Amino acid sequence: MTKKLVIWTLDWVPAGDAPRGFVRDLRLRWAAEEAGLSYEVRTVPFDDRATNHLDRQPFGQVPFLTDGDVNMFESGACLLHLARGSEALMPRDPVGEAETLQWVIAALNSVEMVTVPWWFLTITGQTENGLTGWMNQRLAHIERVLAERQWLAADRFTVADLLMADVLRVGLVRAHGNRPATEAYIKRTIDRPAFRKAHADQMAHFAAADKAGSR
Ligand SMILES: N[C@@H](CCC(=O)N[C@@H](CS)C(=O)NCC(=O)O)C(=O)O
Repeated sequence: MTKKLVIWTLDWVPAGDAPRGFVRDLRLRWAAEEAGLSYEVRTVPFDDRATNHLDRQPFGQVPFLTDGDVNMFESGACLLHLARGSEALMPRDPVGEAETLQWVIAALNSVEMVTVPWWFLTITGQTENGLTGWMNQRLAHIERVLAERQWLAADRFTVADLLMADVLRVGLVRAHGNRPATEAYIKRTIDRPAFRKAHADQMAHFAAADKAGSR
């Protein structure tokens, strides 16, 4: 029997520059597209999201994933789960796999762990927030790495690039400072057909919810 892959997200989010186009179900859609996996998207309600699906995502967030008997939350963990099943996302040789894993964790734990709080303080009006120096340092290190290579791991696109590019493409972060190698990296990564499809599908999903008046 074929396992059914289901990506769970919210039924609706507000329109605007964000969050549409940035809700993290996009990471899973994108990975599934890269891997050539068929999948379904299902939803939980935006209203009461903090409590209405705690049995599936203990922080009341999305995305989460069903893959046959496997139920998972945390976009990074879900990506690694998909990558274990697809060479398109992660090389099979031990060195390539180790490089991919380290950069996946770096995207989450060394870059996103500062970009998200920085972004949050910035949109809440604290433009000169205390995280700016720390974030600048992290972004400068990534710029140095990307000035020397096309992809983070194994000399090819991997799930680590999918995640790092998704972390770095956030509008305010991208517009902050001047990092030509990073900008070129984001551009070539989000120019991939799999990203474009995943992005368009997410935008269409929320537009359909507007139309259906589900809010
Ligand atoms: N660490 C989590 C973060 C998930 C997350 O931030 N989800 C956002 C959408 S991208 C969310 O559900 N926001 C709604 C909320 O927190 O109320 C992951 O990567 O899966």
